[in-house]
Amino acid sequence: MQRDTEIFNLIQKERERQTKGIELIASENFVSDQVMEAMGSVMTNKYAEGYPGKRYYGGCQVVDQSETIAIERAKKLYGAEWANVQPHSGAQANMAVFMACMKAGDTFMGMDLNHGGHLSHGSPVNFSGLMFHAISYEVKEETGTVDYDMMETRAMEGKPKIIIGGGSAYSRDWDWKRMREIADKCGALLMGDISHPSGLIAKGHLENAVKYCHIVTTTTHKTLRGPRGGMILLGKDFDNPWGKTTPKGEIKKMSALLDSAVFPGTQGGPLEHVIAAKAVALGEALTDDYDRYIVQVMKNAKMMSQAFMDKGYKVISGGTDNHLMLIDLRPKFPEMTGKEAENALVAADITVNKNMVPFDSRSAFKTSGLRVGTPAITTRGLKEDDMKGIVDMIDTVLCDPTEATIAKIRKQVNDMMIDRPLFAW
Ligand code: DSN
Repeated sequence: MQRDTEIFNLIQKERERQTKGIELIASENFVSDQVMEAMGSVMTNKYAEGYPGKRYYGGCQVVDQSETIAIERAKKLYGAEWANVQPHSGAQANMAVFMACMKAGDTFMGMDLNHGGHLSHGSPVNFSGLMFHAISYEVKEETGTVDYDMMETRAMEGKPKIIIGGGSAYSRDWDWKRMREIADKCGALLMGDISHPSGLIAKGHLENAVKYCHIVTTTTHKTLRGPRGGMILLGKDFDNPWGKTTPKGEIKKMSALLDSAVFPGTQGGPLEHVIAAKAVALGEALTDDYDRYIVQVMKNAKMMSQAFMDKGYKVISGGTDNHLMLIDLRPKFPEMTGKEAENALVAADITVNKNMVPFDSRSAFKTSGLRVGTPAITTRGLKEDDMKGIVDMIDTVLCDPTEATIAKIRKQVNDMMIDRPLFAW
């Protein structure tokens, strides 16, 4: 067969782009050689609808073993009682939880997207907001931290069936204990979407949502550094407080509901090549090497947020507990939108994403903020000492986004990254 040079040339270009740039998108990372190898393996050829030992197709004896290994490693890593590793993404994992625990039109509560929440936590353009009635909580303007009192008041008024903790642009640890108290008080299930800080939680550097939440969902490709995908976990103390759709206190029945909500409820055949890669990434995450990596991610984020503040930038909440920070550009550059800042930095091979900041005066297409994270650059081997230099380069571009300055910084970025290969091969 003729090689598809049209596509493989583009793959090579993307590899070069990733290699020579500074990647600061907080939800991205670089997988290991063996995670990549598992994803590009013959496991992609196999249909395996169902679950290990209960499939609708023959020939599943091998993928049964790799999926079981992925499940066991996920349980061990997070201290969970049960795991489903089939969701194709975090949004799919969240959809399965909604399908298992609510009926269309039921009320649930999540963090407002403009305050750091996620699309699938109730945005009106997403299934979560289209099929269910979403109410939300926000952060406090003075502190930039979650307003748990608001969460409690709105939960008591709105009586949601599910309260979701977690988001995609929140730099502080979550008070899972307080949220569980609120959920218990208003009769809701507590769901933790830990997609962003998943690796930090797995290694015990942030409070473990699995200890407090009825149900936890996560992606596998952010701080966890696995293939793109999702998972659902159940902790030890599963207890259903409203007991109509799901039977009270029975993890077995809840896990069966969740399994059915993933397949056949919302997905067909599982991606067994991705599940094999999830197993590899989970195995890596169980090691001390990965713990050292996560510690470095957190050190780098702290150092970087301090460097931004030293340069006069407003970092929402005054810093970070995790791997990311949210920068409000308005105090330093009142006229510059997040979109303009993102474009100028991307031209200099520094990749960030524009982001709404809490109480933003601009739309989601323009925004007043940038979200910056350290998981990917830490995988490339950058340490605390490199963070100030990166912030200096960002600041130089934003202070003078001319072609000449951008070209000068792009050269510095490329010189810094070019000798740090993505893979051994
Ligand atoms: N789009 C992801 C993020 O960047 O946080 C969440 O799905």
